[in-house]
Amino acid sequence: MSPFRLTRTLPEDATDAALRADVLQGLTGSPRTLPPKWFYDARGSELFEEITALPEYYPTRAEREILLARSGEIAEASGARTLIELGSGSSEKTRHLLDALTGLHTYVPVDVSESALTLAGRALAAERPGLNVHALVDDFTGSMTLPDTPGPRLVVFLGGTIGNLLPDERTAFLASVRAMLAPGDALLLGTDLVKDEEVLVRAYDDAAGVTAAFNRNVLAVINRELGADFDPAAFEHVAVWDAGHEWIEMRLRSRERQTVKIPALGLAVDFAAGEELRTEVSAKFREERVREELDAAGMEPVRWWTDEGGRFALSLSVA
Ligand code: AVJ
Repeated sequence: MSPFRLTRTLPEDATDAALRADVLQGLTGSPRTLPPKWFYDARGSELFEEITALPEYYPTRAEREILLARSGEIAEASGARTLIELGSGSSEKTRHLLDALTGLHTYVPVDVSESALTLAGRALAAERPGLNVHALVDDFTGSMTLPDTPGPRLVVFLGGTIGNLLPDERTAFLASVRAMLAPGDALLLGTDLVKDEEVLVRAYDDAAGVTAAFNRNVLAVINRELGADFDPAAFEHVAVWDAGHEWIEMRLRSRERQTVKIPALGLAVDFAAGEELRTEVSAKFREERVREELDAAGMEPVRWWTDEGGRFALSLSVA
């Protein structure tokens, strides 16, 4: 049994304060928006796990294919002694990397969910004698304090989650990652790629309706946390491809004119019939754009791998 430590940087009440601020700002603005990070309560995380197994949702399988094929190369190129995973969740895909990184000293999973970190972190520490697991409860979109562990460091951000950030948020995020790295440290980034519109839209609007349930779940989160009275069934799930921005948008479209009360914020929100609330942006990338953005953040892209189908990419860049 290896050492397992957990450090909480994020204050216990930060999540609640952030949710209130986001809901207030997002539902009083025009157009109405909610940040996608609020999808992931226990039910939302369960629904997302279901999404990753859907026939239409290819990114998880495509990324796993790359990790399976390339973990050895990634390990060799990075020589990492510390592996930091942002938004680690269940740490499932990371196992291939952990197997390949033979000289690894410490694994640092970072997530806002303490329960996910404890579950995954303890299991890993038990399975891998000699590996230190130091979990961080933190919001990786802010600046983070990392434990003092040996370099080189490899930061990994998988799943294509960087696509959830808007362009200026992405710039700030890459700059904050760059700031955590010393010369010779590296970033492994997963990005979903631009492809046929039909394939993209189906991935976010599956036949079984799992993504629709995932989308509506954010309303249940606001009902529970802020005492709101959203009727999730009164909103239709919408997934559209925005060709100008090259991103998928998920929206919830009000089926009728309705007023929703959010007592914790002293707020009543009117929705017109057909009015849409944007709940997620999921940007899709081209190699050139990924390179440019990494370069602008002061990172040097050194490797680019895709799955056989060319649907998803992992890139490795060095500080
Ligand atoms: C977890 C952010 C990578 O954008 O594809 C899945 C979330 N949303 N289906 C994505 C999601 C709808 C997913 N990420």
